[in-house]
Amino acid sequence: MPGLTAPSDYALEPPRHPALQINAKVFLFIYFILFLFFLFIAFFNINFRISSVCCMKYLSNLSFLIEYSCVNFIFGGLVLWMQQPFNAEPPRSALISSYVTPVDFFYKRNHGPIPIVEDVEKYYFSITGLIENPKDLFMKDIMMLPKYNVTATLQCAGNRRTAMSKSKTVKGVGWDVSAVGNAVWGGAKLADVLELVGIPKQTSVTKSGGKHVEFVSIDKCKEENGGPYKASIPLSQATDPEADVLLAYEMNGEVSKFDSLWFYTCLGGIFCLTTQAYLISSTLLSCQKLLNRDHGYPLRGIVPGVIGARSVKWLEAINIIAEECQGFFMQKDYKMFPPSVNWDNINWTTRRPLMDFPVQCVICSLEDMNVIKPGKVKISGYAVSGGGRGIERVDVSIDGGKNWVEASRYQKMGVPYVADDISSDKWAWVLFEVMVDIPQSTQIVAKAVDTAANVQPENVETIWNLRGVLNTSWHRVSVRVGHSNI
Ligand SMILES: Nc1nc2c(c(=O)[nH]1)N[C@H]1C(S)=C(S)[C@@H](COP(=O)(O)O)O[C@H]1N2
Ligand SMILES: [Mo]
Repeated sequence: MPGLTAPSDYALEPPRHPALQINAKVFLFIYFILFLFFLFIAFFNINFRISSVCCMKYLSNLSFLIEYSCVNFIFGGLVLWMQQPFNAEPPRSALISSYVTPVDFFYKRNHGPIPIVEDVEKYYFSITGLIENPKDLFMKDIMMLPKYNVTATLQCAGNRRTAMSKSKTVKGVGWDVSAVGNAVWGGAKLADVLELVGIPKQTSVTKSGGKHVEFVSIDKCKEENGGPYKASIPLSQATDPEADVLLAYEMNGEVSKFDSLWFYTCLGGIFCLTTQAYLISSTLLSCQKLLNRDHGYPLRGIVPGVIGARSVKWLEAINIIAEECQGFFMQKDYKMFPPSVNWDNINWTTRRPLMDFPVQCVICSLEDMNVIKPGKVKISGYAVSGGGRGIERVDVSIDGGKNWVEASRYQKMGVPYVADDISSDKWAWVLFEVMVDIPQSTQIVAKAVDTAANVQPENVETIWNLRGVLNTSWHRVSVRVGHSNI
């Protein structure tokens, strides 16, 4: 297809950040020199264009970058689960360092080699199927539509799979708790895009019987026998402007109000020795945050409140179809079976494809078997629910679930979080924290309640399923209280 191609060979994937390579430390010194160099350029620009909006963007991008480098320095890089396809997640502690997850610390989940954009000017995707006016749309057609910035959490249905496989083996990439991230996605509403081909807002069936919107990518996946990744959502959701389904071309393009930003900026200025030259050059010099290749450049679907698998990256086509998409990832994967189903008796047609994700919450400030000093400890993490439901409560226990205290919840700096209130980001996670006193070794537990009063299941065994999806059981972390000085 013009402008966009899909390699069948992983050797053609983009070079990735050196922090993801094994000997990342070798690059430390080079980073430092480059950092000083770009810092110099940044100040040079700032002095000469002090009044321009662009300068403000430079400034905020700079603090953004320092945050990146600092987070990278303090927490280390992504944890790499698989090189081919590329699957990686950030360390737990990095995840809660900011409300909006920096792109570098956003989990990356792929099923094939990343497509290459050869010429974004030539890139187009087609909208076809059960409609009267099929059309090819270029990036400029999408850019011409009103732009929306939607803060939405993307979570892989396989998040926390490793913990589920401890109960009994499951199949799939082993994720810890960070196959999740919260980003500001910038793009056009799918409802507006579909109007361009004559489908009005709030349509559940087209005149010719179309009821589902299928997103088709271009990447070559082995599960599809070399065919592209695809998934669908109901037409009613796609044409509902309130559902905020986007065709996104930007990720974190708007400068966000990090709660921890200024603290890290100062700290970063002092401590950061590792800085990412490519990030500096791309953000300082271009002043924008287009999607990067790992996350779907040039255009991806974003379906808020729904498992990540339906937010298809690198769009090649959108088809309006009568039945839901028949692709592998809709029909033979990302479904949840009862614990009694095994690989011998599985019948895929008996279950619906997973869509909205259930209420989830995870402690990110502690790893299993951390040794902590006796006394006050801050427990923090994230909580999120699907379908746009807010988080009503997060409970934390320091005695394995017998007694509970309520944690405080927050999203944006200076705006109190009120679940389902218009001041809150309905599709986004909520961070929580609570100070507790831990006198002895124990199990710390967290569970959340969403605004529909859904609660998380207590034990993973009761929701165990052979594909290891939707592990939303109470999150438990065992800590040892010792007197080490670490
Ligand atoms: N084209 C394409 N889209 C895709 C995938 C993929 O492999 N190919 N993976 C899906 C899955 S399972 C998830 S969880 C999210 C991950 O998005 P991210 O890599 O931007 O975090 O993308 C979804 N969209
Ligand atoms: Mo996923």
